[in-house]
Amino acid sequence: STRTRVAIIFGGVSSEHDVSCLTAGSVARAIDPERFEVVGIGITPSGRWVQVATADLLALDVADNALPRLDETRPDAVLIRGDGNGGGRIATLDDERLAEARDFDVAFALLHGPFGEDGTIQGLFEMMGIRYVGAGVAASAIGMDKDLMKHELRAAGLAVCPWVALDRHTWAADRAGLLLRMEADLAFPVYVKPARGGSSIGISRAETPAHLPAAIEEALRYDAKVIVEEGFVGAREIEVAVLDVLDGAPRTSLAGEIVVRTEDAFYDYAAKYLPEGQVDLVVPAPISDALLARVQKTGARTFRAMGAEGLSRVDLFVTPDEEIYVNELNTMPGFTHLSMYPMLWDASGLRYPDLIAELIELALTRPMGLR
Ligand code: G1L
Repeated sequence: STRTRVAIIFGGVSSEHDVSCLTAGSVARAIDPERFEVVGIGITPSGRWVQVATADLLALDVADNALPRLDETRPDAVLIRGDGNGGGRIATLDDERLAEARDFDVAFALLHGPFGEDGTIQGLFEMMGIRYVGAGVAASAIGMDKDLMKHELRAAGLAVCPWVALDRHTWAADRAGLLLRMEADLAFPVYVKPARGGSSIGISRAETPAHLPAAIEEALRYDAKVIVEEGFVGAREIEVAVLDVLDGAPRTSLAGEIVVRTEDAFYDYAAKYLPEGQVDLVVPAPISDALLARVQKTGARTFRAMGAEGLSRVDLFVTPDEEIYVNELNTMPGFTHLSMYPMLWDASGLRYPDLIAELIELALTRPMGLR
């Protein structure tokens, strides 16, 4: 057939294995079957690459209030390689014979965290000559590191919240000096975060400098690098979806707003993925046309400043006097049909299946090797 074969790569050795599986099912069910054929490539929680039948891929969904996971029963994939034409092949062995092989034209990797969202799988595709959806190696890696990202955004002239970064070496060598600097440079409360956490695990809020050491020790359990950043009291959290174009300014969606319902909660892991979470996603955000235009312009500038490709969700803080600060850019945003990024495009007139098709089209039309 002439359908484009899309390898959906999902699961992974990650705290977000289950979310990745849920997202893979969501994408597989939504993708236009007239134009695309899906090829499932799973990475089990222990890190084995396996073939996943289309029926199994389509079945990945919430069941009995639990997120889906990949079990370890499938045989290892023994071959994954580029086909010299921008596509690839995955195969398994059976009694030393090639049992099953699936060819594909483009890779769509739904992976989060240190093994997939940080530029590693993008590098694997580059080396194999396989086309893939989304940002390249450098933008993925820098987007994963909140400290490097802030440096890059600030260098591009974008406003970012004040922050201090530390790692376990500097923390061990000069804890007192770092604490003094944080007290002098940051307005409290501050947020303490693992610098490269894909999710909100290990994040805590320090109301006063006295809360810092425990919060930093906690974050250091999840990453050897930590950032401490100002949380703007009274600022609104506004997000905008950015979608690439081959040449020119990227497209931007209507804005969304994260509204925290309870006093104490912030947008944490549970709040993001569980139905009884304490945040509301408000789409579209109730903001003026003038502010929306500035939000969209900042989103597009952030996207280009980071050298992102394909898509990104840009998260902003808007202060009461309508100053805009970039909180972060996410090159691999939540991507089920109920996630903020697809919802923002839906509200802007681009349906989920068309968004998926658009991203694949961008991956297929981008010149190879030019990142
Ligand atoms: F491939 C894309 F389009 F770039 C892409 C990749 C990954 C979009 C969105 C995501 N998102 C995720 O992988 C996840 C946040 C669902 C991780 Cl589990």
